[in-house]
Amino acid sequence: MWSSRLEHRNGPAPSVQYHTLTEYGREIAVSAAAFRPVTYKPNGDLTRCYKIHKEPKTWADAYMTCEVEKSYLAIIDDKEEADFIVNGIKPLFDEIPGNYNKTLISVGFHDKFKEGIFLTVKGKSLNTAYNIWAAGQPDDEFGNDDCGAISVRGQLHDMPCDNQRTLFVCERDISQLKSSGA
Ligand SMILES: [Ca+2]
Ligand SMILES: [Ca+2]
Repeated sequence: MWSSRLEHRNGPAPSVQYHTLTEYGREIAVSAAAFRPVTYKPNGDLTRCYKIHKEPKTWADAYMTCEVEKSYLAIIDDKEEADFIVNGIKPLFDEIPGNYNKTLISVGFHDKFKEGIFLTVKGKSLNTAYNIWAAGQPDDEFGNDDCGAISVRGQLHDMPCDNQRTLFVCERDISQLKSSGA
């Protein structure tokens, strides 16, 4: 939690709770001007916001990074959302150098609790979300693929949680803004 609190301490932290989108927009405009750019951007129907993270991390670290920001590793509900995330990340592979997985993007599902039972990071069955697997996936390779990713082709993979870094996207429901203040 420290980093998000720290950011707030560093700037004129909004002390109010958000009640409407208009108020939210006003607060963001003020805070962006004061200490950092807006990083969470709304989707088309304004129900959710997303933040693309440009520093590659393991799934486990990506998960924690989103938690710290009071959001969650993106849960893909449908093809439209899959396209949105893949198309948002894809151009960054050329832009961001380094040794990380440039074909997968960590997303919010896993089978850490029971092998082969995939859940979203909100605890729902993956069957309730977008569940188009790539051919041969999930394969639990080396008995170690317990975390979720989507390929640049828009298909799901299981992959290791701790030893492969990817770019990732945090997601936040707009309704969360009312209580998070972040
Ligand atoms: Ca597994
Ligand atoms: Ca796999």
